[in-house]
Amino acid sequence: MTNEADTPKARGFFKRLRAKLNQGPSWLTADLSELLPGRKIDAEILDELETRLITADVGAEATGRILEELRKRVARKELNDVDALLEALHDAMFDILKPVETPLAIDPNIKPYVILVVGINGAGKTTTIGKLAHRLIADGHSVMLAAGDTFRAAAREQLQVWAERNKVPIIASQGGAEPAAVIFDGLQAARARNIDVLIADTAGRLHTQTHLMDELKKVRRVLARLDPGAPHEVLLVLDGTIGQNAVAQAEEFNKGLGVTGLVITKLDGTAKGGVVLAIAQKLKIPIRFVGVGEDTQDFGVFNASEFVSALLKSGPGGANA
Ligand SMILES: Nc1nc2c(ncn2[C@@H]2O[C@H](COP(=O)(O)OP(=O)(O)OP(=O)(O)O)[C@@H](O)[C@H]2O)c(=O)[nH]1
Ligand SMILES: [Mg+2]
Repeated sequence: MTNEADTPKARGFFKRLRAKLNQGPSWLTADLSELLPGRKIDAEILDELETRLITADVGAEATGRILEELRKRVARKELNDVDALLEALHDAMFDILKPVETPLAIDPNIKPYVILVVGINGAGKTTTIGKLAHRLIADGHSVMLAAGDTFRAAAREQLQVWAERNKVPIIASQGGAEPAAVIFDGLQAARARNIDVLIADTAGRLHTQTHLMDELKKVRRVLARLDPGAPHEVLLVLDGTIGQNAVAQAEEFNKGLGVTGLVITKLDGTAKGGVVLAIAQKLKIPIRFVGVGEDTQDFGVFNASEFVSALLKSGPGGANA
């Protein structure tokens, strides 16, 4: 899945990202030019920008870093008009996001490659698994799903629907089994069937629920009996609409479990999207994918440059589309 920025699929997703991230004028740049005509970039304008960044969930740390860079450049008299300011803003945001632009790479020497999907209730885990399976199959991998959310019967059925839609096998228990047991069975079955990638769903849990975090640690321990390297990816799914809470969640999941990759969903459900910058600045964990809707096409590889462009440009109908 590397080097795909120029494929038609990636270009298609960029368009969707741009349209959905800003359903209207961009929260950041909207009317900034109206605010500015003929004006020099001064402290007042930078303060306005700072307020916008903070209210758009960019977070104190990332906002501070961005403003520091802009203030330096204003002091050097490098930013003479709004275009120069926007370009500098683009660069400062890109510098924060670039280090976390590391796509998920399925190591062909590891078979099955085990992806454990975790996160709080309703973050978009099961939907992400469906979309991810779709992608991996399109990329030529064989995929199996494990229904490790044994908490709700409806969760198993929801995953089953995705398995059918993608025509991939699924391992599920009819009830009573522990998540660790189901996912262990999944790994055994995937091995026996020579499957490339096993994706395991888990029940939503709060990072503060110690017993549920222990349950995930148990999944890890049990998998390690069969393959000491498994899970090869612990993918944390974060809801992009919950602002700074997403940062706190990611920190806790990472402490408890060791998160290797992030998916940020529902970026269509927020007029902001700034939380992605807060997460990147604070956590430095690779952002593998972003989600901008419920459809399989509303899911794409995270690309720092495209993401910043999408943030700073408004979608259809926006002032600077
Ligand atoms: N708008 C939007 N909705 C999404 C996105 N991703 C997931 N959803 C929706 O969010 C809701 C919850 O998604 P699930 O995949 O069931 O979330 P989950 O984390 O598995 O939830 P639990 O298993 O209950 O913890 C569903 O209605 C999804 O369709 C997204 O990127 N954008
Ligand atoms: Mg689920």
